[in-house]
Amino acid sequence: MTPLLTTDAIVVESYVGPKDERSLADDVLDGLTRPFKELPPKHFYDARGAELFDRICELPEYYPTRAERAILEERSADIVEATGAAELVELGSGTAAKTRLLLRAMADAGTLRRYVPLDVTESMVLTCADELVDEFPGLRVHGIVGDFERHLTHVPPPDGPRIVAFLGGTIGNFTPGTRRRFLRAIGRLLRPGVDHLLLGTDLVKDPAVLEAAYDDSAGVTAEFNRNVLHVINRELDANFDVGAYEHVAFFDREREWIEMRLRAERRMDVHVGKLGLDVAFAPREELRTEISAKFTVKRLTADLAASGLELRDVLTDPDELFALSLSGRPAG
Ligand code: AVJ
Repeated sequence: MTPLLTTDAIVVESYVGPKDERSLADDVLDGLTRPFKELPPKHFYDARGAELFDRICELPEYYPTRAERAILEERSADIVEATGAAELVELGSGTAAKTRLLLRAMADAGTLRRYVPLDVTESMVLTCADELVDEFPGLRVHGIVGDFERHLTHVPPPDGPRIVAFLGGTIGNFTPGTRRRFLRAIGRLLRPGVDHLLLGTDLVKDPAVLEAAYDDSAGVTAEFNRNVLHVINRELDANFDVGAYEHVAFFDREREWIEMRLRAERRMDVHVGKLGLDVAFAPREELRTEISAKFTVKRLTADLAASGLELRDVLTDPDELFALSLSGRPAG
């Protein structure tokens, strides 16, 4: 571990290399040599990918960000009252835009002590730590630069009643078995009967609404999807003809998830220099780049229960597009 920064109010620790190139190499080698090609969505987010995602959040078709924000605007005070939270741990904290609403409510209730952001992007953790200690006098920040799939164990022991927030619907990126394993790992950060998980989940709805959110008319999501090929070209010295892959997004009604793919428009022979790897795409062959699971309250309850967590409350927006749930480990 490298301590990046230590002041009176701020500690930031890093558990990743500057680019964490190795996990990309492993994922590309593994994912592109499978019979059904696949890449994990975390590699979308280089600087350009993060910017494209910010633009997605502004799109008229992409409702999750606005719906989740509306819930937090309406209910943050209730969440703080129900949990008595003094500490907020946030997984995938990014710019902490929505989190400020929760921190504000904790400050107003007089309980706010510490914020623990965990994000892979070092600059995000450092910048938001600086901004937040200015914005909230007396707040301490313990930042962790890391991957929430690998570095949860580096979250420090609780300092008062804790909320672990995993917002945005990112839990939807996990396949069902991995999702439950991850929820169980989050559970280990919670003390039975004391601490809470605040989980953002997108809800099952009209497939036309869902599909429009992942295939917007301005083509921003298509660019975001293809960006993963730019990342591989740059980081692993590959030669994907990025423009020759078509964006595909559909709602799988049986599995209740959105699936994004990239479809090769013709036969393609790709060389990945740093891996010494040759990959062939047949005409129209598809590469799965993301799943984004959508939830019913019933399935959410079942997933939480299977992970040792008990659902306490479900908060939704007026149109019931998105849900924030509070859960915890049962006392005793
Ligand atoms: C950041 C994973 C919540 O699944 O909606 C947005 C990513 N992909 N548009 C989502 C995404 C395409 C987003 N998450």
